[in-house]
Amino acid sequence: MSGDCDFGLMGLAVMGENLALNVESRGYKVAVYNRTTSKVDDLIEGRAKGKNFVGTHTVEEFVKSVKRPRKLMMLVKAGPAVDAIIDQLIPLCDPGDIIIDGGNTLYSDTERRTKLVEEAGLLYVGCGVSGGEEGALKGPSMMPGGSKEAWPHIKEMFQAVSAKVGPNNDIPCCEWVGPRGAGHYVKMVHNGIEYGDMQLICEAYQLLREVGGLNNEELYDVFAEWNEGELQSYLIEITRDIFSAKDDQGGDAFLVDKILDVAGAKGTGKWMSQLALDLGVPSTLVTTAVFARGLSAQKEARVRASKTLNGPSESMNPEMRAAAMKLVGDRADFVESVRHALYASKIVSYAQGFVQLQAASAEHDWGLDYGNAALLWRGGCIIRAQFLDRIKDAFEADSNLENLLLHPFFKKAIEDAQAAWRTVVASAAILGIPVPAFSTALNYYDGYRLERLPANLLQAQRDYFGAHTYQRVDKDGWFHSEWLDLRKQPK
Ligand code: 2AM
Repeated sequence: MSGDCDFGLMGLAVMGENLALNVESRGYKVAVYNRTTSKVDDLIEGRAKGKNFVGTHTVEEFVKSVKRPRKLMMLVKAGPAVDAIIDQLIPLCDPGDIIIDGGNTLYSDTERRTKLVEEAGLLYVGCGVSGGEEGALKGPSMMPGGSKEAWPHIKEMFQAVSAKVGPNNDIPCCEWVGPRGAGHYVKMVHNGIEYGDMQLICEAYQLLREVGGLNNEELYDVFAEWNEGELQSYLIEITRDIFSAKDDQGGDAFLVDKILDVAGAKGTGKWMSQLALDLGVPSTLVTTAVFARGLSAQKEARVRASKTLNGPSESMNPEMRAAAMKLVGDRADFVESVRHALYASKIVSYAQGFVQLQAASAEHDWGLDYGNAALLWRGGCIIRAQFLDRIKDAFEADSNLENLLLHPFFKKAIEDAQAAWRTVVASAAILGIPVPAFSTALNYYDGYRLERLPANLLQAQRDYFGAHTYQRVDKDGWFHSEWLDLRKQPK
């Protein structure tokens, strides 16, 4: 038996509820279910009142109310809950039905679940959904992967629901990403890039405040101006707005100044960092951003250390400080330098994200289309920015582009920004302002562009103490040397 709903959505927390309303608003009839069934009633009696919804109170009733082949989407807490629900759904579904996980799931779980669900004669989709509460309601970025046969069945609905971009606002930010866990992997990299973007913006904030002496009103103006140029993005826009918000607990202070400097994290940045380590690719921006959040969370230790550990005080090295202040220049110059540093670092961050995607795609045989991934992030999601059009163009022109930094547009952008970027990192170091993301981005750039790194010495050390062998610059093969015999003999 099956009902007449076009779509079923399970899990009515904020994202699920908003996505259900979004799907219904595009002309679909939607069945909803939630483990705590009072949430179903609240929705049906509240925001969904008078709309084309069917509220259900058991998983069986939920499944039965949807047309075959069923499209059943879960938006529940990632992890064991998803496995438990799949186990409940499989016996209730019919062959060809589609189970979709829209949560922030670790890609390897989606790899495993795709196989399991396909073996049961059903189809499985792991779909990254980004855009927060508002995106889910009005148009998120959607990154579906899994059983390819499911795509023709869900394409029209998902593309209707997703964000749209382009001059006519008709290009959906939803395309098929690839097999098994590919969609969730792309979503994870999106989140990792988001970590990098946010950390970079925070470093710009600290520099502008501590070195430039800008107050919140001035910061608002700077971010407003930045949002008109090449940095234009959702995150710059909301940062601008944050600087204008007054404390909602009363008083005339700005809310941002009342917020404790301890960062939270839900884990997708950590996953991306861990997977970068597994793949051996240097995704240093996300990793640095994760560590920066970790250091911020050690608030009590930092408070203690701040009373003991010295930075570069005025008296310590006045010449050096004067030189740094000269580098900083006047306030307008400094703001412009920080903008350049932010833009160049952001390019490096995205370059690293795509290198990781390339490595993961090769390892898992996903055949990812990188231009497509950039397009999916163009609208709806947290990292949405005009800049992504350039990335899409770069990969469309050359699908095998080894690194975004090599593309003429980005090469030129870094060339234009590089002097200011170096000035900012150098002066921050002299003045004792931590800029871990700005500097790791610069270090990656310098490391990547150098033909010769000191790893020859490293290989010598490894061979000396562990006979790990090394390669030579002038001959093929692997070599080991008897370093104890070769060294200068102690007198
Ligand atoms: P709840 O309202 O009954 O807690 C986000 O936590 C969403 O995931 C909520 O809708 C929550 O349902 C749901 N969820 C969490 N764990 C679940 C589980 N084991 N089974 C079903 N739904 C679950």
